[in-house]
Amino acid sequence: MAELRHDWTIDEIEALFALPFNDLIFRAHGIHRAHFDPNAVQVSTLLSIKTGACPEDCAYCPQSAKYETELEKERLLPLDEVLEAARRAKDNGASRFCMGAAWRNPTDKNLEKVVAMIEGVKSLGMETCVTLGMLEDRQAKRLKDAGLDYYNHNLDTSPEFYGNIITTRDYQDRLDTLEHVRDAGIHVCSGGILGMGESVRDRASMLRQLANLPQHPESVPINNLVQIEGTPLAGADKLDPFDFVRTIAVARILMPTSFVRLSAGRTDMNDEMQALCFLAGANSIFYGEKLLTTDNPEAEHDRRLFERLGLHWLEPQTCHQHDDEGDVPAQAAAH
Ligand code: SAM
Ligand code: DTB
Ligand code: SF4
Repeated sequence: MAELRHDWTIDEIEALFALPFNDLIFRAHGIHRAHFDPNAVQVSTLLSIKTGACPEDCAYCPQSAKYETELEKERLLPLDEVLEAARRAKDNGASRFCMGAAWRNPTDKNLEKVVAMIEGVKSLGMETCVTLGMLEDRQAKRLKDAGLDYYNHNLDTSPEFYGNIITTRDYQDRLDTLEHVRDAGIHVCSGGILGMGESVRDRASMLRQLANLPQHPESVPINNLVQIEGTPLAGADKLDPFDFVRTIAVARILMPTSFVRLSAGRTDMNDEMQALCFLAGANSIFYGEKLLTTDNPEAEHDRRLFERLGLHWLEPQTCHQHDDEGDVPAQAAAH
């Protein structure tokens, strides 16, 4: 297996974006096939465990307290409600349960409540993921001890464009949290959002940040901006769907053994576009009618789409992949 690279330049990545579409997709798909079963998709279900009233000013986010959106705020959900939702997700076939909180960072008291949720979801036999904002080193270790499998913390965009989107924290804060998560031995889930007015060079620069981390994130969510009335990004120019597919393909080329998630924004995509994303190397989705606060495609629609494309879902134990420089993932080895 080719060695994984961590020394990409922005120019090299921009050159990938500039390839003719067919050449780019062909190359990405070949890499995808070499490392994964191309017809297997990892499926996660999301739950917002604490909704709205977030002190941060992320220009895309319905949950920021700085913007007037129609969102109903909710306090941290009680444990039994969370476990009930996890059980439903498991019954519907999800292998991973992801819990998101609209916090800048968790307090130690709240972290203990989340620890109980992680332990409860693990005991159902599901993989766990949480996204709680910035973490201290010791908080990441506490989550690892609780059995957490994945921590989601997105870089969202390039370092150059970041200040246009968020002013209440900086890029280095995000990188520091990713380092704490990695050091604690938790799998890293980190990606970004497209369609916020960024340039192709920004997309290249964001992917470079992810690919040049000391170890590639195991999971790389690529979100298409869900435009929310009341946020500064409502009314932003919509992305050309082919540019979204191109970004998936480039992520696949740069991070050959990572799961690339076709993440938020699927309700705005037709089935043909999603099929192109799977062809380009996406092999993970959020499944279930809701993301955190916004809509996701109906479960029945996704089941039908999988059927039409001959895709199948990955079981939880096969979703952990590679030790960065190394092993063929279980699901690829089987094929
Ligand atoms: N507060 C934590 C944080 O920001 O890390 C966790 C929750 S936050 C909602 C998780 C991620 O959701 C963000 O990093 C962003 O990438 C994504 N997200 C939020 N609003 C979105 C939107 N309108 N469209 C697409 N992605 C969005
Ligand atoms: C990620 O990259 N996308 C998910 C998850 N990580 C937490 C969140 C998408 C949120 C979309 C807007 C909403 O539903 O509130
Ligand atoms: Fe808060 Fe996360 Fe939304 Fe930013 S993305 S406003 S940190 S919930």
